[in-house]
Amino acid sequence: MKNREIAKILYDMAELLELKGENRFKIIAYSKAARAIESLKEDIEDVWRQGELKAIPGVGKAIADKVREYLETGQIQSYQILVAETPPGLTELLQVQGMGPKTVALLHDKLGVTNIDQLEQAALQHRIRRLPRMGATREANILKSIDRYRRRSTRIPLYVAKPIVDQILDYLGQIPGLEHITVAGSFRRGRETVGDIDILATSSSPEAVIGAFVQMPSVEEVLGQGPTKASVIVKETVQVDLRIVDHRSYGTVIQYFTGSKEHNVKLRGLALQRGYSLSEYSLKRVATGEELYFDREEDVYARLGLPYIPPELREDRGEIEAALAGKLPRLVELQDIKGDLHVHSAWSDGLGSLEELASAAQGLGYQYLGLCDHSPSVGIAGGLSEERLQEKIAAVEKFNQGQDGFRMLAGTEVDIKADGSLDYPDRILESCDLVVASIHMAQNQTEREINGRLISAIENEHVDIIAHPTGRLIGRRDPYDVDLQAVLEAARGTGTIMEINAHPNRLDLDDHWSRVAKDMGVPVAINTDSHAPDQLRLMSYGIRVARRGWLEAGEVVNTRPLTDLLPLLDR
Ligand code: DGT
Ligand code: CA
Ligand code: CA
Ligand code: ZN
Repeated sequence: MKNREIAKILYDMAELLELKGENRFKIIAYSKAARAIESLKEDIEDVWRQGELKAIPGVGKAIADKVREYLETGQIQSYQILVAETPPGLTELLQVQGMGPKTVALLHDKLGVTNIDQLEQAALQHRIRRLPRMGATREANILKSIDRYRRRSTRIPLYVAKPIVDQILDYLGQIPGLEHITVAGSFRRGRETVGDIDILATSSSPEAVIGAFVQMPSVEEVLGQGPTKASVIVKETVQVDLRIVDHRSYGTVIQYFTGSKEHNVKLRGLALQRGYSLSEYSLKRVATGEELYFDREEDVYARLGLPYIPPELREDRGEIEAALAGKLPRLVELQDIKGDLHVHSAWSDGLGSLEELASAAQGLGYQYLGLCDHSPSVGIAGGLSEERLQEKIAAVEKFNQGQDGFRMLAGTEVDIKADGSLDYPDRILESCDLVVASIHMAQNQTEREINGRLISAIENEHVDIIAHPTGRLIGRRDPYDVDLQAVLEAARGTGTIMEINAHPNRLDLDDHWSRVAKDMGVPVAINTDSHAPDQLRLMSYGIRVARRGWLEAGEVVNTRPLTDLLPLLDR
């Protein structure tokens, strides 16, 4: 299917148009269409052959023509022109934290900056501070961001690894002789990024499985290959290790290669206290040399006198002590979730009507959905004027009249402005069922300013949830300067809910801060921030974070049925 390719080009076009300073409706149109095509279930080529391109939401005539051009000729001329017109380093500049399209365009126009080296020179020579809206602080911040960008990690975000893992498991699952297969390592522990992917399998014919593995079409390089193991590179930078192991040791092997290393070190220490030497092959009684084999991981823990420890907890953050004391949490699961409290719709920059979103939500077994479109100052995201928000609230009310057992909550994602005020007056917020507040603008303020903004939002009685509390984008943008401890303390005082944003680029709160929130008794919601109905499925990424943060279902507000949730939103 060419859906992803085409979506990628349309996203690129939106970015390039933004760099060019094109009008925002045009930019929104491209990103909306990109999102629609990305989440399209049918093959876009089939849709085109049936003459139905324009039936895709967000795809008008101009974009349909470009899609057709791509399918017919393999390229889009206006895209080629845009690319040719844009100096190549300019798009890379967007990857530097704090460099949005407006800033990049400004630096390009005024100082002729077209790449990172030139940006650094301009900052070092203090040419940036003299430009409008810049100043010495921003100039210094740019230098810091360049440094961070150059040191950025080569770890792969979990959502990039996920489809690779799924595809490999699927592929190897069809090789004759393969018996069991599982993914281990940081992927299984649900870390937000993984260094490499570790796959374990048992097979009656290891060499055939290894042979098939190194010949997978996606393999770009074979780093090493032996009779029972191999390492390959896929997708340019992603290393995948496969080990074929003895079935009788499968349990200890999975335990060992799931890690973390720190968890394993502590577990081996405990094993020694109990008179065993634990390795990937077996548990050996030190006194007699007798070896015990386990093909199930649970049995390894059980033999050491421990309950099963879920992989997400295995970071040596107190899980072995808790297990010994019988105090492991009963971690929240995807099936516990009863609704999503931060979802965008076609009322602003999302795709999907109320009906489409509700039907996707009900397909997941949800009882409610919090419809939170942007507020006016987030113009690029189609933020709603007060009048439009009122219209939306009325539309939601009408929609709910036809519902049985499902409720759409009329909400907003109100922007916390640079001065700490909210982007709608209180009387408007009061008329919403649900108010999610978040920071989008002026993210390079000082810690004091950012904290002041978040805390004044928390102290507004109409605000129910603080969304993506640190603003970080994994691998792309660091958190803004924020003292989360102080923010969480304020939230505990008011009972304001903190979000774990499940969007795989954000995962914010992260696992560490989720655990802090739990320990402080701050309520947490896991929300997808979906911009299309099928993105509701991203919930599973947020669940991983919550589990790594030791959260139980009772500590996550959107595991509550609607009737128990509503009083919480009506503080
Ligand atoms: P990553 O790939 O950097 O995201 O992290 P992991 O945890 O997947 O680490 P990786 O791929 O180096 O190794 C997979 C697992 O194998 C690791 O979690 C625990 C185990 N392991 C690897 N090296 C050692 C070691 O030196 N000692 C112990 N105890 N376990 C190890
Ligand atoms: Ca790994
Ligand atoms: Ca590895
Ligand atoms: Zn949002």
